[in-house]
Amino acid sequence: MPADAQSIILHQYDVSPFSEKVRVILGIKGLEWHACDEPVIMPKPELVALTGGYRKIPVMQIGADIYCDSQVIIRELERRFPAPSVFVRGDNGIGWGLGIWTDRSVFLNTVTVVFGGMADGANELANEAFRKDREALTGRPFDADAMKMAAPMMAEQLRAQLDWIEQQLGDGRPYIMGEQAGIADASAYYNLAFIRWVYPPAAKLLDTLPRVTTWENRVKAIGHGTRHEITREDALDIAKAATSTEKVQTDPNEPNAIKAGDRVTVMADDYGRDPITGEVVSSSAQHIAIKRSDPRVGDVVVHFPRVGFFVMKA
Ligand SMILES: N[C@@H](CCC(=O)N[C@@H](CS)C(=O)NCC(=O)O)C(=O)O
Repeated sequence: MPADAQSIILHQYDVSPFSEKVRVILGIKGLEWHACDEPVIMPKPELVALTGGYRKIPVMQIGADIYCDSQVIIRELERRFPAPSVFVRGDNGIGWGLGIWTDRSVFLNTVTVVFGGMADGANELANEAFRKDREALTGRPFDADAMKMAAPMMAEQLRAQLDWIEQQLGDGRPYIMGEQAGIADASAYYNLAFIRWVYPPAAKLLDTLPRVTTWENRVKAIGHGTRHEITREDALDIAKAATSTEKVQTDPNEPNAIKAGDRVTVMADDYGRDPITGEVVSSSAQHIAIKRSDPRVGDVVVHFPRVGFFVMKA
C-alpha cells in the first residue's frame, strides 16, 4: 500500500526502545503505518530536513506535520484515532506520568545494565562510531568501564522497579491498569524488549517476577498493527507535497505569554538538545507546534511535547 499525506509514517529503527513504545501503541489501536528506517547514528540528513535539527527517534510524520518525541506522537495518535483509547479505566493523567518514570528512571537503569553488561564487546551496537555518536548526543564520555562498574547496582534498581510492576499485576489483572492494554503497558514494556534484543543475559532479573514475564508476553502478542515500509526519499516527497493540518491557536494561559506567530527555539531538556527554531502555530499545556521551512521539504509544522522540552523566545 503506497503512503500518502494521511498515512502514519514512523521514522524509526527496529532496535529503538522508544520506537517500540509507539509500535505497541499502534498495535493496541490496530493501525496501519509505514516504517521509515533511519540510521542509528548521525548523520541523518533526511530526518533533520523534516525536524529542523531534532535527531532522536522516533519521529512521526503525517503529511507535513512532524511529531518529535514518543509523548507527542502518542498524544496525536490518540487524538486522530481515539478508539480504542490507550487510556484504560480513566487513567488519563497517570498514564503520562508513568511514561516519564519509564522514559527517564527505568530507561537510564536499563541503558547502564545493557551497555555495562556488554562492555567487553559482546555487541556490535557498542562499536567505536556508536560510542562517539552517543558522546555527542549526551555531551558526556561513553565510559564503558564506568558503566560496567555501575551495572550491578543499576540492576538492583531495575529489579526494584520491575518488582513494582509485579505488585501492580498482583491481583491477576492482565494489564497494568486492568482488563485492557494501554499507555502504561507500552511504557513499561519497551525497556524489557530492549534488554531482550541487545543484552538478553540481563533478562535474568525477570526470573523471580513471573507475573511480569507473563504480562510481557501478553504485550508482545499485541503486535504492532499493520506495518508497511517507506523509503526516506519517498517520505520527504510526501512532506513536500502536503500542507500541515494544524490550526493556528494561541493559548491564553501560556505561563510565559507565548503566542501564535512568535519565533521560538525548542530543545530537549535532557540529551540530544539540538535547538529547533520556527514560528509558533499553536500551543497548549501539552504541546507546541512550530512552522519552519526547508529547501527539501518546503513548509512543515514540527510538534513537541512540553514536559521534557524547553521553549525559548528566539
Ligand atoms: N524522549 C524521547 C527519547 C527518544 C530517544 O532517546 N531515542 C533514542 C533511540 S530509542 C535515540 O534517539 N537515540 C539517539 C539516536 O538514535 O540517534 C522520546 O520519548 O521519544
